[in-house]
Amino acid sequence: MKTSDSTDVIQGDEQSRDGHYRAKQDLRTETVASTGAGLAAELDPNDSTSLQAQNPTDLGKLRIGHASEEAAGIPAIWNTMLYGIGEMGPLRSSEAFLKINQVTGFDCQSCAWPSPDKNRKIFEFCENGAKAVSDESTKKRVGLDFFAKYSIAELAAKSDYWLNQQGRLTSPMVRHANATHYQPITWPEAFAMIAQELNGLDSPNQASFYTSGKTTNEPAFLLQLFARQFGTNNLPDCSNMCHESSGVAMTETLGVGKGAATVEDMESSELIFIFGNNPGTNHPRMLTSLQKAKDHGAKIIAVNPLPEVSLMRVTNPNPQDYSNPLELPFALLDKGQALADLYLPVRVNGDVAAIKGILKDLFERERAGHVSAIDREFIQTFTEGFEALLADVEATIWEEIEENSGLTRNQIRVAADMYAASKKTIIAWCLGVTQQRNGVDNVYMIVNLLLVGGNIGRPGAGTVCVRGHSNVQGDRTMGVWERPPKPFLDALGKEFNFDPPQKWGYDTVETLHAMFDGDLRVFFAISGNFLSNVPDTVYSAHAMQRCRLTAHVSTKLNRSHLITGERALILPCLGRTEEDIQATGKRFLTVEDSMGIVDRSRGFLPPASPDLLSDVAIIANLAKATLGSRTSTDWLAFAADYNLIRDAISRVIPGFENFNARLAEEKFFYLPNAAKHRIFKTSSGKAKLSVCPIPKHDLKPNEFLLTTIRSHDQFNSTIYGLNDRYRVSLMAAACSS
Ligand SMILES: Nc1nc2c(c(=O)[nH]1)N[C@H]1C(S)=C(S)[C@@H](COP(=O)(O)OP(=O)(O)OC[C@H]3O[C@@H](n4cnc5c(=O)[nH]c(N)nc54)[C@H](O)[C@@H]3O)O[C@H]1N2
Ligand SMILES: Nc1nc2c(c(=O)[nH]1)N[C@H]1C(S)=C(S)[C@@H](COP(=O)(O)OP(=O)(O)OC[C@H]3O[C@@H](n4cnc5c(=O)[nH]c(N)nc54)[C@H](O)[C@@H]3O)O[C@H]1N2
Ligand SMILES: [Mo]
Repeated sequence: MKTSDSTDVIQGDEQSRDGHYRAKQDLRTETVASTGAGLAAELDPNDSTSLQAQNPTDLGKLRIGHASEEAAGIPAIWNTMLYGIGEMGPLRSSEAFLKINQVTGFDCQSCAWPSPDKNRKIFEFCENGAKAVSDESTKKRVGLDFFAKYSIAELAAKSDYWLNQQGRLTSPMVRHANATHYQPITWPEAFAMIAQELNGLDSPNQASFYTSGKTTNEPAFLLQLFARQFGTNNLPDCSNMCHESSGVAMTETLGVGKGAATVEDMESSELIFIFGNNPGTNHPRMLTSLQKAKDHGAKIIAVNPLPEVSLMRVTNPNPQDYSNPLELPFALLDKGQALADLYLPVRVNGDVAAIKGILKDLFERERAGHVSAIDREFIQTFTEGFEALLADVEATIWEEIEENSGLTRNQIRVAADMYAASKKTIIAWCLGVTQQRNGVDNVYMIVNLLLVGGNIGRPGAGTVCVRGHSNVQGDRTMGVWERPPKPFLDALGKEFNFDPPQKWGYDTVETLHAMFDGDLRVFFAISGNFLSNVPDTVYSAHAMQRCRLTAHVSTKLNRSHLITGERALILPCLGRTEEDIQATGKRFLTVEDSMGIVDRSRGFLPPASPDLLSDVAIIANLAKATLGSRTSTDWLAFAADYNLIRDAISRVIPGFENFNARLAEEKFFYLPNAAKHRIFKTSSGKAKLSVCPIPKHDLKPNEFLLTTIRSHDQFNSTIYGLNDRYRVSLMAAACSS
């Protein structure tokens, strides 16, 4: 079987990488392919069990039921309440739900969809946001007795679902070399252990510091500062596995690696394409924006191999849409509204061909003198590469487009009709587009389609890069990046009086290769579940086991705590919902959403255990223990007062000037986005149109092209439940056809 989802090549920017990298990667792939079974056997006997997906006794029988015919509405609210009450009890859940995404509350940790600028409702969250909050605020605890009772091998044999269900981590724990169980350790001992390992390395580049997009701005800024003062740019993050291709493609073509359209643009748009995104599960609050756009007359085109329920039909999407409780009984009768005006059942990885088809149709219309929406004046003034794009599209024959997109000429014509009729077009996209071997090309083609119609820098139009983790965009802005731009390093060095390393660091996949080769000895992660989320689990497990120390700052137990280096640490931290009290009083943190809005997040629940530290406190103490007299930064002052971190950010990162003052005055603010004003900070100063080949998949009769999707009761590696009420029968249908 072949798969189009090749997470190990999503960097996209390989031309600029060391030429040996590709060869090295091929070698590794071959090694794993040829010795995969051998590697699994080489792991501890328990590890091979632990790498198998699930323990059947935890899962019960696989059942195929009926999928909902419409998304959201009352079933979503019902599920929200059930999950919340189950994990937190009625009082705690109602208190928590009322604080989600409020100006005085905390930022929902589920996805990066923005909260409205104005008129936030009493309920400003969705079903899956509520699950994320309940999952973190659960009353269940993993205490010292738990780790005494279960050996690491026993825990590794449990399913991911079971691990997550055990509750919140409460105390720092250590696995000593060859130990069968985790044992308690004090915080100072844990910091000293990591510091000792780090300082014993031959080179700082033998350590890697991973961040997941749950991490908020202030700890992200401190982590990259610590790594760079220590001497390395080895700062992989979950973005390497997610929207890296979007960032690369948009930076090269538009000069800014972030989407430019806002929620207001969406709501005033005339046409919205949604490529490779299932908002009903992954960004349910996006459905509210889509529905408002429809109410204002926008048309929607869904481009997806699966007719995802939420793209086809929704009832009032989220709790906030029922501001009057009297509406609820009527909602029960509501069969929902069709969301997509056109559904394009594109083949897996057929997006380049599909967009070429739409472009070809538009160019043909223009030549025939019909309305086409091709904006020659914009193209002439603001872009380069049009002639090459036109020639490529004209040279591509319809048969090739139809075969590779899986769409008929007529389906493409209807999409082109809709594009031609719209003066304000938005394209939103997510992983169906980015997590492909040619993810960068897919995003180039999306940009092409927008640019030819002048749909960049126009109200109601533009790019909506639907980010995943709630602060994945912010972490990059804060400098968590293995390839930092020079101006950023210069500003950081000037602010903190040191010489940051200039050599690019390891991304996620390079981190794994370096571990495997024995070139990387210490792995430190702030949030996330590295092992379960990286590609090629057997190879990656083997790689991680070659580290001298693996340390994870976490809220919940996961597989990365169980497949470890020679020594391992679990460092339990505060979650978003929890009150963060430091020496200077109650502290708040900030996040940046998908649309570049910087907002505050302030927890309020009592911490799950008195032994938890904040992410900021953990990094600050670790930096102090490791760097000693090699740093002139007052790390503990940062831990005591997060305003000081924001002051430093305001001097280092453009767009954050007067950070604290603006938060106090404006509550939240937009970061600048030059592309929105038709200023393209590319190498030529113009927006770039690109020529992209149609990927070919030469499948033999028994071969299938696979792709990845999330289920409704999952958050990446966190399994909330074992149901997917939106998909089961569709999946069954897909499997049987
Ligand atoms: N509840 C919940 N919310 C989440 C997450 C979660 O796991 N659970 N994860 C968060 C994160 S980190 C992310 S990145 C986002 C992910 O958000 P999504 O990208 O919506 O997540 P997926 O479920 O992976 O959806 C991929 C979609 O692409 C479609 N697709 C697959 N292949 C192709 C293709 O070749 N072309 C096209 N056009 N479509 C294709 C699939 O059918 C599916 O609808 O969600 C975030 N929000
Ligand atoms: N198998 C699989 N692989 C994937 C994906 C997938 O869905 N499935 N998704 C891909 C994508 S798009 C992405 S973005 C990456 C995601 O990769 P990651 O971001 O590394 O993974 P998550 O599974 O979201 O991380 C879950 C863990 O984060 C910790 N955590 C949760 N909240 C907090 C918090 O507030 N603070 C701290 N310190 N820790 C916290 C918990 O311990 C939890 O077990 O994975 C990619 N790879
Ligand atoms: Mo993601």
